[in-house]
Parts: sequence; C-alpha cells; structure tokens
Amino acid sequence: MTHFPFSMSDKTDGTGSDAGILTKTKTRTQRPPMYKVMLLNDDYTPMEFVVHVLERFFGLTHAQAFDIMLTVHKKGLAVVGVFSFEVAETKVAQVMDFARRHQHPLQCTMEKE
Ligand code: TYC
Repeated sequence: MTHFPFSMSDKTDGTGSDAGILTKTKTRTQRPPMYKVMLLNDDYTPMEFVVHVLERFFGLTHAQAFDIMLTVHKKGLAVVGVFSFEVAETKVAQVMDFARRHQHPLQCTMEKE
C-alpha cells in the first residue's frame, strides 16, 4: 500500500514484512538570489560622467541614464539594475575602476535584493 510520492524508508521490522514507515522528501526549486546595484551621490563627480557610466556599463539610453543620474543627485542614491551576484560584482568593479581612473569619487555598491 505505498503510493507515489511516498517511499518506504524502512522495510526491516524484523518480520521481513513492510513496517509501514512513510517518508516524503520535498523538492523545492531555488531561484538564485539577485543583487541591486546602486549608485551613490557625491558633490564632485560631474553629471555628464555619471550619465556616461550608466550608458557604458548598464546599457541605458541617454534619456534613461540622465533620469537615473538626476534621481541619484536629488535622492542620494538609486538602484541602476538588478543582477546575479557575479554580474553585479563585475558592474560594481567596472564602475569603481572607471571612476578611480578618472579621479572621480563616484561610489557604486551592491546589496542582496
Ligand atoms: N551631485 C553631482 C553633481 O552635482 C552629480 C552626481 C550624480 C554625482 C550622481 C554622483 O552618482 C552620482 N555634480
């Protein structure tokens, strides 16, 4: 009397017959955690530089990039995209490196969604 999705885990009750112990294993599909990549405002990085960064590393149109730059400027920060851990890590590193090479204090961070 054993029916799917149950399986018998123990058929050794000493009598050689079915002990009737049922176990059920749940299989849950895990979605990978996603990470928000954020840009932080500062008083020195030129607006055009931030717009360029958003176009270059996040594939945004000029209008989208300008909107997000203004949101960061006005609110202090904004989410610029949501990515897998590895992609988010790469974007943050690319932005931080590009800003450093141009001697701008622009900060880019990531946070688990
Ligand atoms: N606040 C900067 C300025 O007035 C512009 C700026 C926007 C800087 C967004 C950083 O992430 C940033 N020049």
